[in-house]
Amino acid sequence: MTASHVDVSAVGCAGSELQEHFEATIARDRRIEPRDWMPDGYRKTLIRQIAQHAHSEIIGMQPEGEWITRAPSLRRKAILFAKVQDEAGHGLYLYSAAETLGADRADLTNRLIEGRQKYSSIFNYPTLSFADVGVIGWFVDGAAICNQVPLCRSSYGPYARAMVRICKEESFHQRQGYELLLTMMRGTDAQRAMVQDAVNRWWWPSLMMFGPPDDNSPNSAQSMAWKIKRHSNDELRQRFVDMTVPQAEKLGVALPDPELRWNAERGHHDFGTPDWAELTRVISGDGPCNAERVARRRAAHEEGAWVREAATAHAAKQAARTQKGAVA
Ligand code: FAQ
Repeated sequence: MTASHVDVSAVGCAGSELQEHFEATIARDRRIEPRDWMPDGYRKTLIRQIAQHAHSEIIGMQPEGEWITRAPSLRRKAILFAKVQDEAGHGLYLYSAAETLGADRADLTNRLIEGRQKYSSIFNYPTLSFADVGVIGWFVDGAAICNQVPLCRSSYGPYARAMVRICKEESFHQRQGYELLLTMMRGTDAQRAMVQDAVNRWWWPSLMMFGPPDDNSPNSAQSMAWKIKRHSNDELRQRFVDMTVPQAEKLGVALPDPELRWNAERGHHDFGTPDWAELTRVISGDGPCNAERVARRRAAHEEGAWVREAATAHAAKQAARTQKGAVA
């Protein structure tokens, strides 16, 4: 039993006092740490969100990873390699954060490969050209930054601290994507057309990354009351649109939304409605690449069994050696 699973009756402290302490900590904008008592719902919500987030980083390596062998130069290959490796690191920090809540990493992986736990809808779309690599950096990492910078102030300490480093790296990823696109836009007509085509395909799925609209987001109210989420799905989506429109103008591409225009009264851009039926379909496993993504993750896990066995055997050997040394 970890400190965070304290049995209230065993410590002789009234459950309501623990609850009050938890609520006061949240109200004062202080962090909840793994050793602290927390309501079961808070723990479950965090494990759900952090696990989905970790799975997204790991599955998110696939769409861009497919282009490592086909990158057009050694420089682009090295950049892409490093970027995809960063995403693996993000997944690992996040699985570690989930473990501080008592989750078991092997169990989380099984839930992913058995289709029992979600990952971001965005990674179920195909990468058809090298321009997609640039657009993923610009849009997907850009959306990730909008969504994740506020998570650096999330009420759960290990999650918030993991997000600080992740956001620094995502910012770098976004710039590399935008720089790649600027280079392509200075190239040939065919390259410019590739960029525009990629923008057309990724725009709406990127808006869907922020989740369903607020009036259909069952988890938002409680997650915001617990200060796990700091802003609603629609607020962050709006922030992303406002941030991206001037970048698109500078790049010289058109965003594929006839309803997109500046609204001086609101001080924000108005924009069209994403196809929410499509988001529901993709989330429930019926997107263009869901089956392929999960099958590939499952195969990688199975092919890696020998590495896990070897590492476990090595750790046991080391522990036995240390114990023997201590006795001698
Ligand atoms: N895709 O009530 P809400 C990245 C689910 S990382 C799939 O609004 P919530 C880095 C939701 O889980 C991208 N499922 O839920 C990178 C819930 O399902 P459940 C991942 C979605 O949690 C870049 C149900 O719908 N980022 O990009 C989606 O309050 C490039 C109802 O929704 C994160 O995970 C979706 N788009 O808000 C890597 C950030 N939207 O569990 C590689 C952390 C909603 O009740 C390359 N997560 N759902 O069955 C969050 O901020 C939140 O969890 C939201 C959803 C905003 C995603």
